[in-house]
Amino acid sequence: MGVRIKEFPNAFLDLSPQGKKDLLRTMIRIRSFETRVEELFLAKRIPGFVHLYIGEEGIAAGVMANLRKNDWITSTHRGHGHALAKGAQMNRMMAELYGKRSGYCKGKGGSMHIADFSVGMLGANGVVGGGFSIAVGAGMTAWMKKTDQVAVCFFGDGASNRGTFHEALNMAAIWKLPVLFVNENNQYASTTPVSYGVSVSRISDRAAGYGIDGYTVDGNNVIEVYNVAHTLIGRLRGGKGPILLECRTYRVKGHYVGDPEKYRTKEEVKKQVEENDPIRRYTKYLLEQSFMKSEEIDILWKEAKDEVEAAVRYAEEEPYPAPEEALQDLFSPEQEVLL
Ligand SMILES: Cc1ncc(C[n+]2csc(CCOP(=O)(O)OP(=O)(O)O)c2C)c(N)n1
Ligand SMILES: [Mg+2]
Repeated sequence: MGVRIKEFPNAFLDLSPQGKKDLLRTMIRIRSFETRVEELFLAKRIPGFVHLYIGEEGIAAGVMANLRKNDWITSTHRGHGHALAKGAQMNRMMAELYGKRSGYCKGKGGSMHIADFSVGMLGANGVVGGGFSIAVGAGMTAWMKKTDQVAVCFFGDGASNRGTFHEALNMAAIWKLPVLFVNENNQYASTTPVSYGVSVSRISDRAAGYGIDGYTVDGNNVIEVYNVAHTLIGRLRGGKGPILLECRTYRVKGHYVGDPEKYRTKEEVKKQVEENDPIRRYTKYLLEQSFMKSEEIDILWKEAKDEVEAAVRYAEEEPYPAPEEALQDLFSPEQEVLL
């Protein structure tokens, strides 16, 4: 891994002590949220479907640390980590997962439809590959308004096989739109291993088909993700056109909570957790380099736990939407609807 990585100066060394700590905080907040959501789903407190981002936190943390509040992201069905890292409110996210009225979609969208336009989070998406064209639209907005905003489109290895991938990369390339396409190659699309389902060994090689640059990084190394995203997002703001960044990672949990996981062995998962967990790896690095003390790291875990528990209490106590609200908000207000 680390293809063509030598091109990148080590911007991480310039990251402030607070910046280094914030990367860990973001990953810990996501992990704590996800771990609790899994428990709540299994306890039947959360309805619907839940796809967990556990093990992939280094990507959201490393990329988002380089974005401004008014930059945009599009997310996937596995989107809690992206939303949290971009600044969405944890209590409103939890309320949405519970189906409560104070959730981001008034409780009608659930896990796969969390959006918060006020922080540039344009939406998770139940449609695999559904975020590509939205991100291109956001990139077009920056281009037409002549701002230096950027759009980041997160998508999976499976999504890179969809037709929307081709349409979006081509259009972004011909108009040199400021879109970073961040592929989260977590080795599986549902039950299908990437080695079977994807025609190339490096998804970043697909960039060549659009005449744009493509890179592959170790997505479980938050420092590498941060460094490379730092350089690439800087290039986007300079108007040089879209870039494809593949981040290699591993989906530690099943495709969805409750997945029987017949397509892989427990040993494979155990090995990945032991050797490749992004939080473990970064914690080790911070301690070894004396950037943080273990007591400070303990505090981050405690703060995240408290924040998650406060969000759970909030979600538990909020009301469900009333049945007569079911058909509200289905169409934009300008739309005239003939029923
Ligand atoms: C258009 C479309 N096709 C199929 C599905 C069913 N589906 C949901 S997630 C998924 C696999 C996606 O794999 P990948 O893009 O690698 O994302 P990951 O789940 O690994 O994060 C599929 C096939 C869907 N939601 N939308
Ligand atoms: Mg995948």
